[in-house]
Amino acid sequence: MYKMKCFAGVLMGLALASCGIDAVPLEPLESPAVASELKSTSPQQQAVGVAQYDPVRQAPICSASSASCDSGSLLVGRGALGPELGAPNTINASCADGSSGKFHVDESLDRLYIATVFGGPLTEGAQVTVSAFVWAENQYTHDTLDLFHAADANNPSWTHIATLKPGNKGLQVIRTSFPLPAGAPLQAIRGVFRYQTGSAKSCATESYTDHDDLIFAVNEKMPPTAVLTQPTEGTSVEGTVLLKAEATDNVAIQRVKFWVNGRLLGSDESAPYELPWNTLETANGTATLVAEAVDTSSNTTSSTAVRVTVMNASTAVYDPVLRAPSCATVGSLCDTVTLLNGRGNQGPELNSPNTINTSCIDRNAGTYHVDESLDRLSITTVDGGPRALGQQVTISATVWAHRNYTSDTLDLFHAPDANNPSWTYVTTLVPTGSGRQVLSATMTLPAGSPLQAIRAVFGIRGTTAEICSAGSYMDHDDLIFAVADGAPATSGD
Ligand SMILES: [Ca+2]
Ligand SMILES: [Ca+2]
Ligand SMILES: [Ca+2]
Ligand SMILES: [Ca+2]
Repeated sequence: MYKMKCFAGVLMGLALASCGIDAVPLEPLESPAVASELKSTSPQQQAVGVAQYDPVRQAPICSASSASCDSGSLLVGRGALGPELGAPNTINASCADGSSGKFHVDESLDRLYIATVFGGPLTEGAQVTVSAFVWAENQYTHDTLDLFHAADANNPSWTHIATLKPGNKGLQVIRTSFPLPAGAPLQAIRGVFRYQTGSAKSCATESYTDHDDLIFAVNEKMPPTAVLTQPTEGTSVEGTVLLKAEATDNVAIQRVKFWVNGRLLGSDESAPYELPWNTLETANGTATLVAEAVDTSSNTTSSTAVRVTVMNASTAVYDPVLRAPSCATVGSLCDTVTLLNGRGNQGPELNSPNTINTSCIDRNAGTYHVDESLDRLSITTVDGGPRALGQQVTISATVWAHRNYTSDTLDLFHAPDANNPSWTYVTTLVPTGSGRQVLSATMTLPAGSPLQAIRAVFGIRGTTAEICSAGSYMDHDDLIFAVADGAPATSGD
C-alpha cells in the first residue's frame, strides 16, 4: 500500500520525528537491553551456529548441524539502507526489499536467530525459538513481523508460522516458538517486517518491507538402510574373512559398524563398506554378524543378522569327557580364544573350572576384571610346523592382574599324558602391570602320549608353585593338545 507517515510528517511535528528527516538523530544500533541480549547469545556464535552468506542460495546459511543458527550482523539494514550486506537476502533473490525511508529510522529486520528450546541439535520435530531483531519506527504499532518456514531451502515453499507485533520503537527482539517440521536437510525461515496492513505474505511489495531468510541444517530422522552382503547366511569361515555391507540413506551415510556376536569389531566410513574379520579371535561355532549403518544425523539401522559357522582347526573346543579345552588334531597353533575367559563364577568362564577331570576347582573371591583371572591360553610351535616330539613351543597366557599385581603369580605345568595327567612344573611368570596382559614362556615338548596338556595357575598363591592352590583368588585352567609322533622337525606324519 503506502506509508502515511512521511506525508503526515510534513504536516505534523510528532510524525516528522519518525519520517527520516535529517534533523532526527539516529539512535544507537543496540539499546542496552538488546546489547545484553546479543551478549547472551554470543557463546553460540563463536561455535558452529554462526551463519555465513551463501553465494549460491543468496542468503545466510548454517550448513553444519548445531543447536542454533544466528545471522549475526549479515542482515542488518534493509536493501540499500544500512546497507544490508547481500541484500535482499532472500533465497535465489526471490523477493526484493523495499527501498523507502532511512536506516534505523524506518523499518528493518536486522538479525534472525533460531535455537532449540531444550538443547540438542536442530532436529525434525524439535521445538525451536525464532528470535527476530527488528528496528521499529516511532509509530511502531503500525509495524508487523511475519515469520515463515520452508521445509526445503533448495526449493522453498513458505508456510506462515506467526505474525508478531513490536512492543516498542527502535531495536528490539520479537520471538516465537514452533516445532520444526520434517523436511530436507536444509530448511529455512523468512522474516518479513512491514509497515503495512492486511494479511501476511511471504513476499510483500510495500516499499518499507524487509524480507530476510536464514537457512540452517536440520538433523533428519529418516533412518538409513543396511544389508550385510558377505559372508552369507550359513557359510563356514576360518582365518580372516572380509565383511561387506551395503548402506543407503536419503542424505548420506556417516559410517557402517560391524558387530560380531554383539561386540563391535570396527567400522568403515566410506563405500564400499567392508572390514577384515580375523575369525581366530572368535570361538568356534555359530557367530552372529550384523552391519549397522549410521547416517549423518546419527540415525541408525541394523541389518538382518547373518549367522555363520566359525571353524578354525587351531581353536580349542571343550572336551566334555576330559572337561577342558582341547585341540584334537595336530597343528601349529592351539588357542582357547574365549573359552577360559574369567575365573570360576567371576566372569564368563564357560565350563569352569576347566581342569582335567575337574581335578582342581577355581576360587570365587573378588570381582571379574578387578581381581585376578586367567582368560586365555595358547600353544604355538616356534618354527610354525605341526606340534611334534622335541619341538619348541611358546605357551602364551592372557591374564587379568589386580592393581596390586606384584602379589600375582602365573605357574605353568605340563602333563605328557592328558588322559592320565601327571603334572611337571615348567616355569613361573609374573605380571608387569595391572589389567590385561600376555605372559609367555617357551618349552620343548617331551616324549609322551599323542594327547598332552598344560595347566596354568594364576592368582595370589603361597610361597611355592602348586598344581592346585587353595588361595581364594586362584584360577586353574588346562589346555589339551594333540602331538605328532616321530622325530622333531619332520612332517612325515
Ligand atoms: Ca534486513
Ligand atoms: Ca532483506
Ligand atoms: Ca579362566
Ligand atoms: Ca578356571
